[in-house]
Amino acid sequence: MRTQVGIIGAGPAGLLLCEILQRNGVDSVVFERQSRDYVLARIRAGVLEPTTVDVLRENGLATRLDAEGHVHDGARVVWAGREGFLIDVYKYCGKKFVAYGQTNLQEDLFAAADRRKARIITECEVELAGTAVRYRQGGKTAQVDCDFIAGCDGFHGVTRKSFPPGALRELEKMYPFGWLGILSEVPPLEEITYCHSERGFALASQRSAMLSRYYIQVPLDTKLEDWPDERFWQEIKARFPREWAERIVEGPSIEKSIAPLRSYVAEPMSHGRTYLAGDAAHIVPPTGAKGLNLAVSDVYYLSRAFAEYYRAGSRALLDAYSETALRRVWASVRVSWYLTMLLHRFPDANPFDVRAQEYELEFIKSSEHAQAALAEQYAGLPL
Ligand code: RFL
Ligand code: PHB
Repeated sequence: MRTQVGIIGAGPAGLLLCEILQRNGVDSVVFERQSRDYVLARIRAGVLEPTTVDVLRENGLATRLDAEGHVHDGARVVWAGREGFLIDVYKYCGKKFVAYGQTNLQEDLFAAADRRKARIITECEVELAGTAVRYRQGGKTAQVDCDFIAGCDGFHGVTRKSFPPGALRELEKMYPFGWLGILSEVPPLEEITYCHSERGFALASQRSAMLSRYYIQVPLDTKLEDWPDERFWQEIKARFPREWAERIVEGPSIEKSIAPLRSYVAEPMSHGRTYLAGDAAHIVPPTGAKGLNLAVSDVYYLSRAFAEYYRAGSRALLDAYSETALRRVWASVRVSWYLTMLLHRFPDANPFDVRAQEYELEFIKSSEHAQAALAEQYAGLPL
C-alpha cells in the first residue's frame, strides 16, 4: 500500500490533519496504537480559543460545537477572599472562546473521518523506517510507503524518538506538582474560574450545563486512592473564596485522574520528510488551556504546507513549517508558564516569593494594560 502522508496518531492533531488533507485532495493513512474506544474515553481539554473554533468551522467540523459549546467572554482569576479580575478576551480582543470537551471534538473528528471513509488503522504497533511505516496489527505485519510522515502521536509517541541523535534540541521545565481533576454530573460555576490560594491552585471548569470539571494542585507523589470524592470537595471549597465555594455543587465523580505539569519544546519540529505536530512536539502545563489549541494551529500550518506542495509542487511552506509553528508555540508556552508560576503555590516558596506573587495579582487587578496584555495572550495569537 502507499499514500501521500502517513499520519501517526489519531488524537485531535492526527484526525484533524487527515480531515483537512482530504478536503484538499491529499491522500493519507492514520495509524493509531490504541482502540477507538480507548481514544474516545480520554478526558482532557475543555477550552477552545477563537482561532481553533475558526479552523474547525472553516473545515465543516463545528456543527455540534456551535450547538452545544458554551461561549465565554473570558475566564476569572480569584484569590484569598477577592473577586479578582476577568481575563476579558471579548473586551480586549473582540473574540469569544468556547468550553467544549476534547472528548466531543474527538467524536466529531471520528464521525467526519467515517463520512469520508478515511483510512484509520487502530490497535497497531508502528515502526518507522524513513517514510515507510511498518506496522503490526492482530499478529500480521504490513508496510505503507509514504511521501511524508506527520508525527501526531503525542508526547510518548514513536515519531520524535525516530529522529537521529542530535537532530532535535529539547527544552524542558518540570513543575513540582500535578493537577488532580474530577468530572461530575453537576451544574458548573457560570465562569471558568482559576483560583490562587495558600493551600494551592484550584480551577472550576465545565463541559456542559450538567457536567463540571474541577482541578486542584497536588504534590507529585499523590495517590488517587487517597482522594475519595468527599475529600476532594472539601479541599476545593477550602481553596476558593467563600462566595465561590458556596456555589460549588458537589456530586459523585465519574472520572478522576492526576496529570503532572511540564513545559517542553522540541526544536525544530521537522527532520527530513517527517514533521511533528501537537503534543508530539511540545507540552504545556494546562494552566492556559493551550495544548489542544496548539495542536490545531500546528495542523493548520502543516496541512496548508502539504496542500501547497501537492497543488503547486513547492516545498516553501513545508520548509518554513517549523519556524512558523514555533512562533505560535512559544507564545503559548510562555503564557502557560507565566500563569503556572503566578497561580500555583510552590513547595519551596519563601515568604518573599509568596508576597511577590500576591502583589503581582493585585497589580494585574489594578491595571487595564496588564489585563489587556493577559487577555491577548489567553486568547491566543492569530494564525
Ligand atoms: P494526543 O491527544 O496525545 O494524541 C496522540 C495520539 O497518538 C497515539 N499514539 C500512537 N499512535 C501510533 N503509534 C504510536 N507509537 C503512538 N503513540 C501514541 C495516542 O494513543 C493518541 O491517540 O495528542 P494531540 O493530538 O497532539 O493533542 C494534544 C491534546 O490532546 C493536548 O494538548 C490537550 O489535551 C492538553 N490539554 C488542554 N489543552 C487545551 O487546549 N485546553 C485545555 O483546556 C486543556 N486541558 C489538557 C487539559 C491536558 C490534560 N492532560 C490530561 C494532560 C487538561 C488535562 C488534564
Ligand atoms: C478544562 O476544562 O479541562 C480546563 C480549563 C481551563 C484550563 C485547563 C483545563 O486552563
